[in-house]
Amino acid sequence: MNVNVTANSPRESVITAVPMAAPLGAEIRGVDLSTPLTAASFAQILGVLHRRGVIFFRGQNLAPEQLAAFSACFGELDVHHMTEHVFPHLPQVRVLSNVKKDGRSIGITKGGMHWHSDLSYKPRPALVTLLYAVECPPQGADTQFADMYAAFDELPDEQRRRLQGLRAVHDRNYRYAALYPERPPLTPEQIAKVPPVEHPLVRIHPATGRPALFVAKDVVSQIVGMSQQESRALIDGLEAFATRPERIYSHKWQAGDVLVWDNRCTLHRATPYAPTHRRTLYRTQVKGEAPLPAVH
Ligand SMILES: O=C(O)CCC(=O)C(=O)O
Ligand SMILES: [Fe+2]
Repeated sequence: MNVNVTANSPRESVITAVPMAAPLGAEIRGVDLSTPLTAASFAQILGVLHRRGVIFFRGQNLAPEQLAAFSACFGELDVHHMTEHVFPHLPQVRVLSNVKKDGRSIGITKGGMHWHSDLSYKPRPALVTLLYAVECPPQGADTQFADMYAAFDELPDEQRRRLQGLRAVHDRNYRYAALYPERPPLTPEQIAKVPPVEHPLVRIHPATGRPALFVAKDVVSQIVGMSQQESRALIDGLEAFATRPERIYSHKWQAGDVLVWDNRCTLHRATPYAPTHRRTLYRTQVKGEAPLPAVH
């Protein structure tokens, strides 16, 4: 439901999309996201997202409310299960930051440095995620994206056929302690709240009809019906194949960027940067549906 779309906003100019030199990613120009979009403009933007998996807009100047309003064009906003570091009056917007105030970090620090698709360990994983850069380091801290359509399409025929019937167990707790050594381990209550979930290993994107691999080695603990050893070899091999350099778009942040990605056909990860630099982003997430299997 596009609640923020109005008719004929006079401030819009011609929208253009510039594809990146990678199988995914496009810059969209000619849009001011601080004002409501027309239905036609939003349809154009959504079309580019569906074709390219990741889109971004430079030079934006948004209050958290304006980021939330644009985000809500893509669907109903989620309030993340980790409710620390959200705006109290606007819990749909979360802060990612390494900046400290009174000895406490003002946002989530060091999140998502492993390849993943947001909330894949939930029955209804995130649909799209948006990040808005308030301040960012001059080098490092790129966000990288892998094209999971290409990862599936470029597998040998025989393997594609075999994978289409398989299901994978996504488990938030599987490597949590190893991924986040600086955080306290998940409590039994937190673990019980987000139990492991099975999803198809190959999912169909409902808007494009295209199959995409849906796997990440630090989140998927097992392939249903396979031994641990066989599962691990397959999962690790698929992630390595999917994240080869030729399938990656690496976003170099500038303050004022708004980046949108589709979790149904991409993986992403954050990359390191010098801790002496400040990095602050606002983040929203749109609720998704249960992944559609390629074979019923
Ligand atoms: O900080 C980043 O670059 C991305 C973090 C992440 O994985 C997310 O916001 O979902
Ligand atoms: Fe993420």
